[in-house]
Amino acid sequence: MQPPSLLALLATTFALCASPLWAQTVDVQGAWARATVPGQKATGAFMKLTAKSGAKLVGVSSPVAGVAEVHEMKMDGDVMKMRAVQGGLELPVGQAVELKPGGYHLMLMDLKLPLQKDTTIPVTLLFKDAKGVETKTEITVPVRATPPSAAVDHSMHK
Ligand SMILES: [Cu+2]
Repeated sequence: MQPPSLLALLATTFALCASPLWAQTVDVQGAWARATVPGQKATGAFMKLTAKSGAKLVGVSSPVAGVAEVHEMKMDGDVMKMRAVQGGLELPVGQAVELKPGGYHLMLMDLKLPLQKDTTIPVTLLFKDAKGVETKTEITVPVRATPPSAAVDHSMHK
């Protein structure tokens, strides 16, 4: 009889630890990232976040991006500008916060490769709860050329 491999043990441990935490923190729906053309160094990723208890989105990272930030779009006079959200994006309890084109978004910069549609990229979200405890959530984000249609969103809604 072979002892279970270390990897299998780690995988089991991770699954046991990660699932309940994930369920308690923040629900992520409808995530997508905008496809890029060769030479393009930055793109946005979008999703709907619902915190089960109050939390903040304080960070983001992805192996495909040298730099990743949580951004917001704001009108500055007549000009739409984007900037990093200071102090984290507030996620009120049970209230969906939508990251979408023209609003809050995840900015993936210094891209290491073009993002091709119909592929996926791994993204890690860093949340901080009211007590200041940080939780990392790994998600798989589909790359799309256009936003998913509202019809698709509704069919996924239970
Ligand atoms: Cu941005």
